[in-house]
Amino acid sequence: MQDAITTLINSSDVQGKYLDDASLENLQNYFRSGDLRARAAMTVSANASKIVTKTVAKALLYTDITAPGGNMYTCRRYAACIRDMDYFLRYATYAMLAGDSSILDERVLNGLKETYNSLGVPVGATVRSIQSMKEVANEMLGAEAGREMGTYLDHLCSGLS
Ligand SMILES: CCC1=C(C)/C(=C/C2=NC(=C\c3[nH]c(/C=C4\NC(=O)[C@H](C)[C@H]4CC)c(C)c3CCC(=O)O)/C(CCC(=O)O)=C2C)NC1=O
Repeated sequence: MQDAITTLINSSDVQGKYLDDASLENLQNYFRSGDLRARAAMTVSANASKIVTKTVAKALLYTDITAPGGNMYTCRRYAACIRDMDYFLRYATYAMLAGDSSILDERVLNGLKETYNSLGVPVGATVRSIQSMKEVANEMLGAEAGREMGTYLDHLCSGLS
């Protein structure tokens, strides 16, 4: 796992150089938004189950997916979906704090699409659910912090698409 600081330092170290102006400006933005990101993470962790519940209500309830024959039908599969949504939210929050998406590639997306395809979990509906989660998070966190979270939720969507 990388974060904004180690990524920039590693790439300067490879060249044996001090951080250049562009890297320092990136770091400055990262530090400047630190308080915003920490507050957003606090709000998400205090409201995680609410965010997931709202997302499910917005994107999945009363669709073919929750009806008999759908992929979320039966308690076991419904619970697996809720758990996956919670993974997406928690790891997107980590990535937002780190200012880097590598944790998503390593711990969430690695092999996920293949797993979903082999189990018949609908990838398109999962991506739409993550987009709904983005809207729910945006409403709760406000535009600026919502945009930070949105970057990493989008990263999950593009990794699944
Ligand atoms: C931390 C990283 C991590 C992730 C991301 C993860 C996902 C993950 N989701 C799974 C299943 C599942 N995932 C879903 C999810 C859904 N079905 C739908 O229709 C919805 C669109 C969607 C919810 C948004 C379902 C229903 C299953 C169970 C499928 C089955 O066993 O038939 C499985 C198969 C094993 C299991 O059931 O636990 C994995 C590995 N596991 C991990 O360790």
